[in-house]
Amino acid sequence: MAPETPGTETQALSNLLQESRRFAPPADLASSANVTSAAYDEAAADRLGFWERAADRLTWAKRWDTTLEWNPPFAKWFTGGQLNIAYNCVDRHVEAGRGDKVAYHWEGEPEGDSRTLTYADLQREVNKTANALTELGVGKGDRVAIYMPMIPELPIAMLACARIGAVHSVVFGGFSATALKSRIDDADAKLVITADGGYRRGAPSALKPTVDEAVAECPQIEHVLVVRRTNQEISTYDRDVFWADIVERQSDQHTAEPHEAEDPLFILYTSGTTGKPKGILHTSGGYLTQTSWTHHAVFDLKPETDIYWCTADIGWVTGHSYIVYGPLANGATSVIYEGTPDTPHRGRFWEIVQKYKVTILYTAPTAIRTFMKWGDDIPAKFDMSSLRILGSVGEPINPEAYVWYREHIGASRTPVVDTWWQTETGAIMISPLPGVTSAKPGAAMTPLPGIVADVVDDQGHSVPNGGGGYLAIREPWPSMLRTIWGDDQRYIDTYWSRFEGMYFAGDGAKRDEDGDIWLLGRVDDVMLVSGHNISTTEVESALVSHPKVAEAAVVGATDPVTGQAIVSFVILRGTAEEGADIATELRNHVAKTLGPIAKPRQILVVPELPKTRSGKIMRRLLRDVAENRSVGDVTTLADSTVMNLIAEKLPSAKSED
Ligand code: 6R9
Repeated sequence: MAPETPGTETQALSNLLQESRRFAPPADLASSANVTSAAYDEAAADRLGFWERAADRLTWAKRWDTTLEWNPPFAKWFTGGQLNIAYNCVDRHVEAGRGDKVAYHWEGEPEGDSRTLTYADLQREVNKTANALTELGVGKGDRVAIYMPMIPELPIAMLACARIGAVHSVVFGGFSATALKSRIDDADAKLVITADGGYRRGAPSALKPTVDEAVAECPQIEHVLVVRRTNQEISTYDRDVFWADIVERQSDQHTAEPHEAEDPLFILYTSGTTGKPKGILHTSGGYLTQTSWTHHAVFDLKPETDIYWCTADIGWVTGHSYIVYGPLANGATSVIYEGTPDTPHRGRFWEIVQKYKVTILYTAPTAIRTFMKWGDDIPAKFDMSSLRILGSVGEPINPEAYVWYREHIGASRTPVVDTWWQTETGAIMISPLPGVTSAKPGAAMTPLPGIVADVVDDQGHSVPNGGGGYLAIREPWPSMLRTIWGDDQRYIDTYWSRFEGMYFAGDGAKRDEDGDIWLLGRVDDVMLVSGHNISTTEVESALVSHPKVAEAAVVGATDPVTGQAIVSFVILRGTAEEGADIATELRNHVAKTLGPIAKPRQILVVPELPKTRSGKIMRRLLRDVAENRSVGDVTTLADSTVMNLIAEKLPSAKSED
């Protein structure tokens, strides 16, 4: 569709991409779905009543007095209520006679290295760890930094903190000593839990030296609790205590005291776009209510028969909510995998799906595009007939990747749920329901029952169908962040000052002709070309819809004529050649798909794109490249060598027209 000529008012965000495919839920899934369309009506009629029923799925030591206390922008949910998060995630399943049920099938990266933990095992391990934390002087309200690989001791450590009311702050195992130290300082943690290292890409990768470097300048740290995973040689200090020495000798009995619904559960730092990382604070009752309800609804989890696998790192909010708290609260059997998808071969994920007969898979668009690039023949070698639901999270999923995921992983029969949410929202907010929604490839579709989200213009007015703008949330929700740790003012400024009385998510979005919501990337990345606000997502989707393109990232670079011009970085598919006129071919393809306004000025073929550990493209760094600046802060890059690879490609940059 050709874009409209600019009027007197610039639209908040242009709507360029048209998509008419739809996939209805499979009949058997629809007829036995955990949640039906009635939930939308129930929640619309009585939103708080709806969340009360969701909270009643948990076990409360004392029922709450007030469902919601809302002093904008500060929310308290289920006040007066008391519960223990670890009891809800572990003990209650054992007490109900499900102690022998597997909680986690853990798969180490080295082949053959696996462990199975039943709910009864998990209870013993969490109890022992809770006793060890107490012996180390950690008590209710104390902060504990966790810097670990993806091993069972990571969720065990988190649950042990939750059990005693300590507040965990998990820091990604890939972050530098400086990043770790700033997070330890900001939260004023007294204990760090870590490991000697973990396995990544076929080799042990050390963690303890980074902790040593960070803690050298953190006098508030009393102890460092160390799990031996790789048996690498490490330096030891007086403050170090080994897991095997202290945890193993503890009693496996521990009484879970109830905590207040609004007691802090964890802090998780997000770097955001500028400045100092924000410590997002989540509390207990509302967080567990929404993570557990959404896991039940969006993945249609049947705890007796499903094998659920979320491939995220636990150091990312997705791992907190959908590997640890949501699934365990629901008594699910989950898979945890320690390593990377290409170790020792590119079929590793599908081998794991086959081995455990995974029924629900939750992964990220970046992984899906990588699998596309590696080729259809790889997943085709494995038996994945167990799969019944596929999920996506972390970035907009372009229609091309969505359809590939559905066809090549889901045998063209599984629904794909594209789930939009953030560290700040704590749990899924906008997503199809697999037994209800006829989903469109690339759309997050509609807010879940109980969530009031909207797409608004610059003034905060709802945009009509067919319009683009900003994603906003109009009513508080149970798992919302309560504040930024130690900085209420920054919480107000960042999220509640852009629009009166609404939560500003920082994402661009559009509402299509049917009223369904599409996410269009971060507002900071939106490009202003000749008076049109163009989303990165739509141009990237158009590029990836070309058969030669595997991945694409676009940025707006200053341009003397158009204000900003679109610069594209593309990775070609394995089989595609970097021919002389690939740039012209791709530019014309975008112009044809979205209209001439979206035609990139430049196409750069690159071997890799800069990404965070959770797979988000760091467009800020690409903007530096496109505008010939030296590249900014790269501390949160998953692979710090990527920018050099891109810079090497620059002399061949072709500027057109
Ligand atoms: C869960 C998580 C949040 C940001 C968010 C948005 C992007 C996440 C998305 C999506 C489009 C989806 N995002 N899921 N964009 N469609 N399904 O990713 O949390 O790491 O805090 O990132 O990720 O831009 O604002 P977090």
